[in-house]
Amino acid sequence: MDKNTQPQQNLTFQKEVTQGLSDFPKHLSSKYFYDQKGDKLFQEIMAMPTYYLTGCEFEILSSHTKTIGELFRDRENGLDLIELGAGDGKKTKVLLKYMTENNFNFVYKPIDISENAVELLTNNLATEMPTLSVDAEVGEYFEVLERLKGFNKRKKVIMVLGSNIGNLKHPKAIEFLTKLKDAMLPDDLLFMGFDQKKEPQTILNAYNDAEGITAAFNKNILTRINRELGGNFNLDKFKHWEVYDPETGTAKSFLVATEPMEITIEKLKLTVQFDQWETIHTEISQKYDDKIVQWLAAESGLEIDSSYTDEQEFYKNYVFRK
Ligand code: AVJ
Repeated sequence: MDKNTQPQQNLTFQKEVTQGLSDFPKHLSSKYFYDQKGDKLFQEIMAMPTYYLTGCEFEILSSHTKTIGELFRDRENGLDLIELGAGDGKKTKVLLKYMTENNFNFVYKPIDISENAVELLTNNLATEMPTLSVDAEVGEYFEVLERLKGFNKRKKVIMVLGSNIGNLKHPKAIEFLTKLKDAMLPDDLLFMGFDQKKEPQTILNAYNDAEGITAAFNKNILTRINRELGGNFNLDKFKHWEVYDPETGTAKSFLVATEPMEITIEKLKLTVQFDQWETIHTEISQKYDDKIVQWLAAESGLEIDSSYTDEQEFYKNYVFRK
């Protein structure tokens, strides 16, 4: 595990918080949801019935294990299975089990922005799948992409599950996909999950649970600013708010100030004013259909090889080649 990136990550956090809270309208990046507490909240989210994404993708991987697994089949010198945003690896384990049971010669390289998640996953795999070769790393997508080019000695499969790409607006998604393509050779595959457009209420409900788990997850970014940067946000004075635009397929999360406030963040020497009902935009969770995915692929120089969906067609996993 590479921990040398930590000081740089703290600096980036400081810079992005300063920028985001000084801009109008205010914004903070959802990539900062994930620390020990955020990871735990996200695991709770994945277990909620209203957050259908995880169950749908699990269903897809479970019902097409052999077909997908055989697409991943290693060559004579083996295979690198690289997963960006691996999280707790619950869904990936379905494929990992198939691959180990069917004598694939491969190394599993999970990469995640959360140091905590990477540590837990590494320990968990060491006990649950002791024969599996695991080489985990901490890092964020765009930074890790540079390192991917070093893996060009044998076939590689790059996986991005969970509709994690949905946190990127289309131009950023194209930039990301293009970089993935640049890191790929003709025999390599990209395997990616895309949550699909559907009944708008179903989507809204996935990000708006009554227990307030999603709200706590969203507010965890304020908790981190308080703890790591000496901020004095009062979490009770912010309301989690979700909107879904069925035209664009974009779900957006906000934290809304319920009264006027002045917040200070010691480590940034920053004072931030909030008017009543002023917003901090924290996350987008983009929803897709085949046309959008085809367009993203074409813009990025990728081709769709095949795709797999669940019974309700709520979610789709696509296989791309360059
Ligand atoms: C992990 C980015 C795919 O956007 O659906 C869940 C994160 N945010 N509930 C998503 C999330 C609120 C999730 N992704």
